[in-house]
Amino acid sequence: MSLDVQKIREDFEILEHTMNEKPLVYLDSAATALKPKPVLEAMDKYHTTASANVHRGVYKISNDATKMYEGARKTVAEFINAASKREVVFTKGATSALNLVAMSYGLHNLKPGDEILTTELEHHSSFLPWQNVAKITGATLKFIPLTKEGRITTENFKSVLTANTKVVALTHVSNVMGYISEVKEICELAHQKNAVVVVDAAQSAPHLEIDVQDLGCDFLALTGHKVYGPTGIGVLYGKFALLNTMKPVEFGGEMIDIVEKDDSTFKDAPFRFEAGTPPIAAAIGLAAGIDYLRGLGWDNVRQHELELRDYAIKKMSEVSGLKIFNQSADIGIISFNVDMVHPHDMATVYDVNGICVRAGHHCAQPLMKWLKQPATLRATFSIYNTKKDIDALICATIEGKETFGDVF
Ligand code: C6P
Repeated sequence: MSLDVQKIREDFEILEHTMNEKPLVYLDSAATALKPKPVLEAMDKYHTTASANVHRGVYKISNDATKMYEGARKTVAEFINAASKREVVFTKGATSALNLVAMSYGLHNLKPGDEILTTELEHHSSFLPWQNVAKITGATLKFIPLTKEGRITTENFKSVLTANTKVVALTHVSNVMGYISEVKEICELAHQKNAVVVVDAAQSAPHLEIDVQDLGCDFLALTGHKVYGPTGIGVLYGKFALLNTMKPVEFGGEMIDIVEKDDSTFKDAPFRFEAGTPPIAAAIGLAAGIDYLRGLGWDNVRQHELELRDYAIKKMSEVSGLKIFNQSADIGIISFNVDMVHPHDMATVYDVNGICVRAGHHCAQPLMKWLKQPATLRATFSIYNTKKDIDALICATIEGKETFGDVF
């Protein structure tokens, strides 16, 4: 069975809109995915039927809200195959999940001489928290060399892994190159040295079935708005035995056990990491996004995205002067530039044609340096995209080449 894309498109009302008087062509789902009706309805249902705080009220609608919020945690636990929902911490997004690990685990467990392994492929949210930890603790930040294509491989990982490696921070899927990293094999090797592995799954979660137990990672971060949920919600998965030894980084309501004037104790994970009123509606929306995605069937989602990727690579390769930086992308992310045309100029041509494509460094400046590009264009394909969207991209690219290419 394949995806019924026309039916899917009906669930995304925004696709009926125009942008600059042109039909909207949304090719920026790696930045944020569009939201289907069931997500909006689930959040609306919470607001209209149980709009109360969670874990606090003894009255019915507060209990209802708690059930919905904790139900969302269960949905996330199932989505990533966590051993228990106690391993699922709700955060503001992938960024705050990755910072949480660095601030709570990293700052308290690393010292001079210890090594943190990461890569030039990382999004800043996966890289900067560890750069900061290295500066504060005196640990050394080391880079796993990328292959010629720009991939993270087990072989290259082995070349930098030592007895001093304490943390490995790496992306599951790169937001620029769309490569899938060999996470499972890397986890196995890292664990032989007693290092913990932190996986940034912000870009893999919308495209691949994630099984944290099979991957064997210690921590994994994802963000709600890329899996068709709302903004303002993310997830930190952590093995309970680790999470429950870690110190909170934010303090406040509902994360405490006993508060005394001179000292306090805190709840078990995940609650010790969820100080204050959590993003209740957003968590409920995230669960609805996950249900929507899972309802489509992973094989169908993958098959559709790969078809679009192949079609786009074929069509783009026919445009002279268009250089693709990741010909062998594993998912529907294509990074490219057009000779003599600045990516931002090209992006404005896309804009007037109703096409949303990201241009810039994609919050991955070390990778831009590695690619020897100040910036790239990036088109990403999702469940609601069609070959017609790609044709529109190609047409606008040719228009942009004619408009700007001649200037030089
Ligand atoms: N990447 C992109 O256009 P937040 O912002 O916390 O929801 O997600 C951060 C993040 C972490 N890791 C990876 C691999 C990501 O791609 C992102 C977000 C968007 O590529 C916005 S910069």
